[in-house]
Amino acid sequence: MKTRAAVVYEHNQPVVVEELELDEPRANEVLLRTAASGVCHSDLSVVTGTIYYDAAVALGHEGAGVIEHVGDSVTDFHPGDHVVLSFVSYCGSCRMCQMGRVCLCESYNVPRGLQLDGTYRLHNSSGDGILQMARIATMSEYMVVPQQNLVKIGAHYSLEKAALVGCGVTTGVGAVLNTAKVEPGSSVAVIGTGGVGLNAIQGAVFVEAEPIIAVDIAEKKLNFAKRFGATDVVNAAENDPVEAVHELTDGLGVDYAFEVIGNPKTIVQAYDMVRAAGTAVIVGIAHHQAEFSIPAQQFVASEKRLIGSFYGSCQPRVDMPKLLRFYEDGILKLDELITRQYRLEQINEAFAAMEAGENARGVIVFD
Ligand code: PAD
Ligand code: ZN
Ligand code: ZN
Repeated sequence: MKTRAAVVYEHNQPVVVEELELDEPRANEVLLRTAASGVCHSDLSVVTGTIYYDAAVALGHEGAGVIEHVGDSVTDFHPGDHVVLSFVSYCGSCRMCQMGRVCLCESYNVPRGLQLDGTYRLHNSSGDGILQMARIATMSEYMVVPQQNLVKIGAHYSLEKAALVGCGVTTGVGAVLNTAKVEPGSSVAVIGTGGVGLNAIQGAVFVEAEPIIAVDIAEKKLNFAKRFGATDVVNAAENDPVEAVHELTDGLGVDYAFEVIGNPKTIVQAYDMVRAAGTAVIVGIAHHQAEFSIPAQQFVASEKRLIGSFYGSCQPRVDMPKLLRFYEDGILKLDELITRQYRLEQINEAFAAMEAGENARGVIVFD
């Protein structure tokens, strides 16, 4: 069948929206009609090559949709089911899955962007295979994905709102609750208050952290941050954020700092703004060849902790329905995250808005 999708052929060039051929789902795979796809900075990072795919790739990893039909051996999902897409495939039985760390599943040694059997489902008009970002490619009208990447949700949820739970919400809230396990009343700083960082702020609000200090270089983002619960804001374009955070915490530094940009400089800032024995959590995904350095002796003497957080250390089928219930109960903001809707054809416009710091989250909606 045919599907229109957003494809990256060359780094730092406009994304091409084109019609592709989509194969039927094979065993353990599902065909979905996409309802919505959030525009996450990780998508832009595929365009720039910060997150590296070695061939043409269809974008999108934050989405929700409805199942059209299922391949052989799929028993848990049925046509008509509403689902959020997980951007990791996990087996459930390897060592990391058994430890409950499903986002770190060790089972699938398939090259990035191919289905679990090592083949393509998308092909362009020249007959070339097109990779799927995160094996899903939510910026496509239809998707064939492994059933391991699906999270069933109630049909009463807006799929546009649910799409955001597929990455930004789960990653940001999960970094606070699952990865760092921030204790109630802790002091928290969040550097980078875009679509993911705003959700780290929501996580900090859940654990009644105080202060919750938002750091960004865009005034508009700092205004969003206040709306999401930041108690203090620091414009890093005007002030040194490390000094500002120390000033706001009586010279101590914060208990937890979250870096949600993916920049070695701000990663070191996160480390520098935590108190002795505090924790810096790195959520932002830096260029695949980037490195950062911290003073080795002081690292030991300060007993600081520095940890990565991938997908909010979540368990998609447990955490995503829970986050949607929080939304239903009025304690998680999703409506306020969506600043602008786009058509698939406007994807380059959506990325330009992201680079200009205009949106909390932009969302591509499909018919
Ligand atoms: P975004 O573009 O919506 O937000 C990034 C924010 O950082 C913007 O508000 C910028 O203004 C701000 N910013 C940029 N430079 C600076 C600076 N020097 N100092 C302060 N603020 C700055 O992106 P996003 O929220 O979609 O994604 C943020 C990062 O998180 C990005 O690296 C993305 O790839 C990563 C990510 N990680 C995971 C994961 O599993 N760890 C999942 C999803 C996204
Ligand atoms: Zn993302
Ligand atoms: Zn596994």
